[in-house]
Amino acid sequence: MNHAQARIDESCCLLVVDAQNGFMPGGGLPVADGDAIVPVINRIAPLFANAVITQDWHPADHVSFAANHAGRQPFDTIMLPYGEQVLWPVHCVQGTQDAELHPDLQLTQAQLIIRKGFHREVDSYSAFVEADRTTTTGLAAYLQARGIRQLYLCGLATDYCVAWSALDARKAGFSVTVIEDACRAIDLNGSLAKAWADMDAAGVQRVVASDLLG
Ligand code: VGL
Ligand code: ZN
Repeated sequence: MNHAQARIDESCCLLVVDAQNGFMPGGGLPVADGDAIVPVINRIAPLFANAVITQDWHPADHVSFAANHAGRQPFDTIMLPYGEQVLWPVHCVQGTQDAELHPDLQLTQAQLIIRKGFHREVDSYSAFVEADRTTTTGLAAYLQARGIRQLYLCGLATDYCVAWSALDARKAGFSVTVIEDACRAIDLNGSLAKAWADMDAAGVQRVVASDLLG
């Protein structure tokens, strides 16, 4: 049943999540095979008149970094006022090479780069709402103001920033499709299976790039 897969038109927007050096092999928080998404994104991007890019954009003293918590290691979890927080290796610090987009990405048509995770005390996996589940990035209002109704998501990581963005996009009323082979996962303690289960339950569609290319 693929007719939900309407043709890509002006009501559609490609959302490229955190395709940054920090999540590529050699980066601060490397995702296995993360750079394999770049040629896939470059093949599908020309189908979209509308594209938005996100950038994880942390201050060096960010609360999500294990290095900022004495005695803690990367991938430990702690409780913060808004709930459980995974502690990550230092990644995507504002203004560093690690935070730059992968240099081979061809997304010159992208109209907006939205940065997230810049509040020291709050993480933001989602491109829409920060981890306190209250502070908005403004992205939903931007997309609505531009008449966007359907989002196609790709990027890193499937089970964190892509999944949280997809779920929040559904909550904001968008039709959401994840382009599976244009994503890679961290997969920490079953996070990838949980992310797909949550996305399926929320009505997120799943395709591969060749479905769009025809
Ligand atoms: C991400 C963990 C921490 C992501 C960002 O882009 O999925 N994951 N910061
Ligand atoms: Zn981050």
